[in-house]
Amino acid sequence: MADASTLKVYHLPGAWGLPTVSPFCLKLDAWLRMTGIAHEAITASTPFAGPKGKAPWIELDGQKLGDSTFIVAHLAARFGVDPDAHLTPAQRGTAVAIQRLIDENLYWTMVHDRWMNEANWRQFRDVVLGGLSVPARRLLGPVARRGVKKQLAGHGMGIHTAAEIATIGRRDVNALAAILGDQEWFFGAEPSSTDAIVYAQLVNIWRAPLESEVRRAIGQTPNLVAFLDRFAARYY
Ligand SMILES: N[C@@H](CCC(=O)N[C@@H](CS)C(=O)NCC(=O)O)C(=O)O
Repeated sequence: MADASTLKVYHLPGAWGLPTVSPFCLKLDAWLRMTGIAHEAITASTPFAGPKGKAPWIELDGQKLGDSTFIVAHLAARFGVDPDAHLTPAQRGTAVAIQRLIDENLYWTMVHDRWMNEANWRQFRDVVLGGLSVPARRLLGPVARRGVKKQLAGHGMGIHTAAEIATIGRRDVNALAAILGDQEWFFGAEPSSTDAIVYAQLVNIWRAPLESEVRRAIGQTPNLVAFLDRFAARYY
């Protein structure tokens, strides 16, 4: 029987063999698998019930908490786990830089490719709004799309052309491939939170049957493709 000390994790719907098509939700899911923390995963149709209006969010000890990074820090302290314990201070610095590259930049190239490319949008709208009835999807789809267009412009990614966004995304993918090199995990022989972050974002581009230059770029980096397979084999 669930009580307040049961960790409840709310994430957006899944597709393409992934439990969720949100990289932030998948990051948390992957981190929870890595740490083995028991939890109840709940699919939410929209992110609006989250304390910050975004997914993922959790409920624990009678409180709601939003933002994947704050959630991970909270759970690490609450359950006394640290998959990054083996990192040096310099590696911890690099981990933050990789996270920013992914969460604050590469993510937005994916948002552009999913939501603003007409052919991709026609497929993706039924995935991202898949938890809603078909009439609700038809009604909310254009509204949500207008909102995302504003977010893209506000972030700055949306003011670039599709070709420029492809260049930006390619550069991020190639940087990640260069950092990984021929290592098994981003910081050597043992996995860390960074691997969960990289996996969650890249697999969401790689497994989606949507056209994009960034997806092509991933396909051109065999070490990243092998990394995605390695991560999935170990944790999924
Ligand atoms: N910084 C947040 C970002 C979360 C986020 O942007 N989630 C997206 C789904 S991938 C969302 O809920 N977007 C809804 C919106 O912005 O309205 C985190 O790390 O959790």
